[in-house]
Amino acid sequence: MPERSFLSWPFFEDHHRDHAERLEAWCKTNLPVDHTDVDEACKSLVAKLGEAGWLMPTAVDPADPQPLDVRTLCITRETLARHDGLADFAFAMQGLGTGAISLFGTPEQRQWLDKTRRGKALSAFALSEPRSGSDVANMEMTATRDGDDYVLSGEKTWISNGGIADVYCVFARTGEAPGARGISAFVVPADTPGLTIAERIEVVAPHPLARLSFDNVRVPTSALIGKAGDGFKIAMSVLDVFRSTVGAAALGFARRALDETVSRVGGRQLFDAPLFDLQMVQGHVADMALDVDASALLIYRAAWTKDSGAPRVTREAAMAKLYATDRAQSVIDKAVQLHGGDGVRRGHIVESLYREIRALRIYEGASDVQKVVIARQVMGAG
Ligand code: COS
Repeated sequence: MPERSFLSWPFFEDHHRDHAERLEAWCKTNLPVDHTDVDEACKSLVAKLGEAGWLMPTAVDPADPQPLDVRTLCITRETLARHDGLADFAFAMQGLGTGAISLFGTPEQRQWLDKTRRGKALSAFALSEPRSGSDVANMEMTATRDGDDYVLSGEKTWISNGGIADVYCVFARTGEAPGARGISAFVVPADTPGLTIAERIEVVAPHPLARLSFDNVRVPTSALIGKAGDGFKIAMSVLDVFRSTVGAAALGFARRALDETVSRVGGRQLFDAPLFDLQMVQGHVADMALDVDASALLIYRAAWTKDSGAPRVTREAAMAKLYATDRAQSVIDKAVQLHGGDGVRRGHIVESLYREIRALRIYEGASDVQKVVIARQVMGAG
């Protein structure tokens, strides 16, 4: 039985606790799914999650746009990740891909949200480029104004849901000013002529990922999200919301690793006694539990702060993401060690957690970038 005492922390309201319990019950009967074909698995997960209503928190309701509830996003990611990494991925991308529309979109652009929240369309966030991942302000892709249109040219890479998304939120240089102040955000439907999948990218924990090519992709000015030149701030605002949720996914993986370890060390005999009788093992279990609880505190602090109306949670979100992903890696590594050969046996849950966790220290702002962000915030320079 997973540890649930954190749900009584004052960060939560009753509807969060109810959401967590109902989702847990749903996960037990519906997850994990077969991952053999990740594209099909993701599409069916989005349909399934949408049908059951779990995607509603990923984006605002176009008819009544209220702020996103970051605690619900975090609880959902944590719970899904504990049961199936791909289910967490499918959920998370519906939010990240539409985040800019939720926060800054027009009523017309928000019509996409009716579909993505019901699992009827998949979305993707297209920010990174071959020569600008961490250094967003250095992006090269251009969007040139041509009458009532913008024409997009360039490449995006490491795009999650690339190849299966129905709609992309794309960032490109519009040139109002150099650097960060000359970038804009656009809604680009996947079937827009000139937008192609240049490469599918395979990674250690498989999920749909691609490099996209934009060859004179023409979109109307109504595709512009927010104001021209505000794209960098829009991207950062979206990341402020979703970075804590990456920490929450890592927390879900770590909790699962801890649960598996508790069963393992309690049940396995070594030197005529349970493995747990060894003090060295007790030390590992204590470190793991401490890492899990400390991560949860940082994550739900960030989520609660945002939900309480803070305009920016850059520092809190960066701390939560940095700490929780880093510590989850350590928790899972210990779980592998305590499982012995089974820990690296292909198909074992602990082996898959070991592969799943690694990318979370890289995507949506690498750990090193989070340190830059935190330090600048501490110095009052961010
Ligand atoms: N919310 C709102 N505005 C923000 C912001 C935030 N979280 N962070 C920065 N800004 C604003 C700044 O206030 C500044 O505004 P002014 O021009 O009005 O002063 C502007 O944006 C530029 O900010 P800054 O000077 O900090 O830009 P940098 O290029 O130095 O930013 C970092 C550097 C590393 C912080 C940024 O590029 C970053 O977060 N990189 C990681 C990106 C990432 O996560 N990539 C993964 C892709 S998604 S899978």
